[in-house]
Amino acid sequence: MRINKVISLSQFIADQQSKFPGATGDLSKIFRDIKFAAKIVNRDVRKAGLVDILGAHGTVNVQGEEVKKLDMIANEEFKSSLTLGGDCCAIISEEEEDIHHIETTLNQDSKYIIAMDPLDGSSNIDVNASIGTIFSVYQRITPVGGPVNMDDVLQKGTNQVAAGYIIYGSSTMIIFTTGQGVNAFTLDSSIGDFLLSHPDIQIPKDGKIYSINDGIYDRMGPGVQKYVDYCRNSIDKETYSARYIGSMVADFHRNMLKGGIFMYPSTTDAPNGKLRLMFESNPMAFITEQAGGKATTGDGKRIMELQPTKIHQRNPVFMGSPDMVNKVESFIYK
Ligand code: P6P
Repeated sequence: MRINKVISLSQFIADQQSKFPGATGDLSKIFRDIKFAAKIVNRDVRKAGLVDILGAHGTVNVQGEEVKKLDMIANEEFKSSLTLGGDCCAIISEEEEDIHHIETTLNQDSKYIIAMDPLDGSSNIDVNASIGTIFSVYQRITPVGGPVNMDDVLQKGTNQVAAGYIIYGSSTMIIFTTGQGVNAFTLDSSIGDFLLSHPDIQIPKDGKIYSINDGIYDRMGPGVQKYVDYCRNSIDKETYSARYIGSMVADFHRNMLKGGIFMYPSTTDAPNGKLRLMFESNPMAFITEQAGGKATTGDGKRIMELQPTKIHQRNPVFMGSPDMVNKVESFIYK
């Protein structure tokens, strides 16, 4: 009788930890806390249409964007789970203006810092399109036990210890890397656990899907416009397909599995683009590179090499199949 070894997220993390003799288990506990909050947010997202938690929260976040109630709920859920877990000393969040210090006795000697977008793509909540949580894990730079400061939270993406996203789509999945490749786990609600469904994901070297908001075409740089024209008018072996739903996690996930490029360039009205370095670009860049892809600002510069100077800073984003990123850069350089 063949036994299909189904590997749970907890088992996978434990196996990974055993490969590092010096590991303390603290990072494994961070994943435990993220997994718990992900299940709670998944429950709330799935019932959004039933309970009056839809619609504007009535406030705008630091980005000047209308905040949906689920954004705030997700933000609180992840903060609560990471605080109770005791292994996170500070959080920066798209929904928080400044550093959220966690100074409980349980957490003050912890070394990990989380950067998160608790519910990205939330404008899609009311139309039942896929949305997601995006997170990065960093080790603090200043001494454990002391106050966390900006040096601890404004670290380059190359310092990420781990990064991942949860996609609340037709199924709920956690996709993450700790620098040892990219693996995806799908929630089996019947047992309440995430099971390994996509081991060692590799993004195809080339692809035919390009993802960009066509509505900003007139405000893009000429090089990006030329690339979009190239894709629209492609007559080589296969035509390109434009796929974009305005939820980074959903667009990114599709392109990583099928091959493609996700672009959010600088525009005349937003010279640094729209996406946030700490909460969207860096974690997705880490995953992209670990899956064999490329993630740059369109001028050959790796996103993860950018030195952050502000918590909510933005940067142009070109990430996905390496041949496609090289192609758009060849138009930008022309
Ligand atoms: P636009 C969602 O607000 C988000 O931050 C990303 O998830 C998404 O890729 C992007 O903005 C969509 O922006 O301007 O195309 O609506």
